[in-house]
Amino acid sequence: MITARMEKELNAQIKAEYESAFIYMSMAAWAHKHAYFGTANFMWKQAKEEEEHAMKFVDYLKDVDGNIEIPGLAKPEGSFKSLLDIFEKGLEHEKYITSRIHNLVTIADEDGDYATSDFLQWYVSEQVEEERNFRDIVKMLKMVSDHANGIMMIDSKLGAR
Ligand code: OFO
Repeated sequence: MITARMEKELNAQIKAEYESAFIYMSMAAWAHKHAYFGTANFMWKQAKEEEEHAMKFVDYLKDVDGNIEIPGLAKPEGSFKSLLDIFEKGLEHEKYITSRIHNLVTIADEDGDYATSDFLQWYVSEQVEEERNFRDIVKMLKMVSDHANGIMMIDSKLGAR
């Protein structure tokens, strides 16, 4: 049995995960338009993963007989300066999601909600990986700066995801 505030927060997280998907879809569309096809591939796949993150919360709410609210979503930013801009924004977004997940764990602990706390541990680990992925790409992009060959090499590597 989850508390009312946990139910509300889990629904808010469903929204946050779908917003993540929208943000990465928007980045994918921009990258495709600018012929960064590797990045576009990376971001379409990232968006798909975010939908899966959202659905894990939906399934968990079903398991605990919680109410599920389907959220409305805001239109994401659609214009970016560069690949570095995209991945820096992605990294900042993932840090924001990490802080949200940690807040959920805090609430579960406060509520004595061991089941939700256990469920959330997957997301705690996932966020370490998510931040690492974006941070590594930001580092590589900073290393090559505005050298076209380097940028294209990184973009091509991202196409292999
Ligand atoms: Fe990118 O981890 Fe979910 O939101």
